[in-house]
Amino acid sequence: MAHHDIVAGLDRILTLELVRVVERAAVAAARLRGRGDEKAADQVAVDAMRAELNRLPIRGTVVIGEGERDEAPMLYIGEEVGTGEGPEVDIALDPLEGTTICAKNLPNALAVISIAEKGTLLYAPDVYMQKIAIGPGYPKGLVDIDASAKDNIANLAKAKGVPVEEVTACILDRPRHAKLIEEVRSTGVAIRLIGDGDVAGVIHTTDPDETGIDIYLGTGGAPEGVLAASALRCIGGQMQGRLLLDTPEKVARAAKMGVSDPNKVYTMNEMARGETLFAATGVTDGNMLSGVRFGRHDIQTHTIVMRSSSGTVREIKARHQDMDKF
Ligand code: VTB
Repeated sequence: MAHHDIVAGLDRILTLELVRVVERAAVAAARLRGRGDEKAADQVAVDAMRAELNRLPIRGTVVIGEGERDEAPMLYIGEEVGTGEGPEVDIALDPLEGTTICAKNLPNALAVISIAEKGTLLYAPDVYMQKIAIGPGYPKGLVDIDASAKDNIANLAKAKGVPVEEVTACILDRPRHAKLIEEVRSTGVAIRLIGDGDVAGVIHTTDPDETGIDIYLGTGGAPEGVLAASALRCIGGQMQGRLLLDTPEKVARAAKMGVSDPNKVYTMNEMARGETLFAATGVTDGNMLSGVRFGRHDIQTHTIVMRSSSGTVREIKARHQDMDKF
């Protein structure tokens, strides 16, 4: 077994075990799709994910989670999870990424988790992160967070061999992006404006033929940035992120988590420095994953799971006959 596995061979097993963790969170959240209650949907996803996570043979520490200990009773940053036997690992999770999407029953809500070698994920405070991401197969450094959106898009279109009009950028629909949107539109590029869910937005760049998205641009949550970087590390692609630490309080909070340079641009490999495992199950129907289906006889889930050390990406469609008891 290659020495860089999370722990000799066990990560192969953990990869598949992770599927259960996200499946169960997704099923719980999906029961509350379209009810207009973000909090309730998030809560059931958290409970479900935590219960399943605690069955894994790991000594895990949540490093990206539901929040600081005093604000999140469960899956808070620093919480130890797993059976307490097995490898020491770091865990980044979002039991329901896109609580509002789920509450409104709109596309691309996910249950997501990543396991990484201990001490290798960026410990990101819950602040904004400026992000740029593209999928695999492009020359290194093709896009750059400090270049203009115009230049990045021109470079991408050229490398893809298409006119800019055939490129689609994904951007969170927020007033703070008004200028960015205007600049991107002026290039002729199509924009998919999403209400939430930028982990999915970044991952969608890895398969433009399927998702229709070539590039992700804009500012979203920093924890979501680390989760997305961890996924991209497995599939391939390029990503950069910069924490937006615009107050002394945020700079101090980040410093406490180990961020010494508040202006640093993190590459994908700096946000996820070691080998990672990543899994996501669709809660609502999405561009890559179907949402949970509640059938007459079973519950169906659609999960993507990947492992950076091998680069294997699996999609698992499962039929559950026993999920009702949860
Ligand atoms: C994004 C989005 C998430 O937070 O990261 C967003 O992908 C950023 O914060 O689903 P704002 O909503 O303040 O723009 C989420 O919406 C999760 O809260």
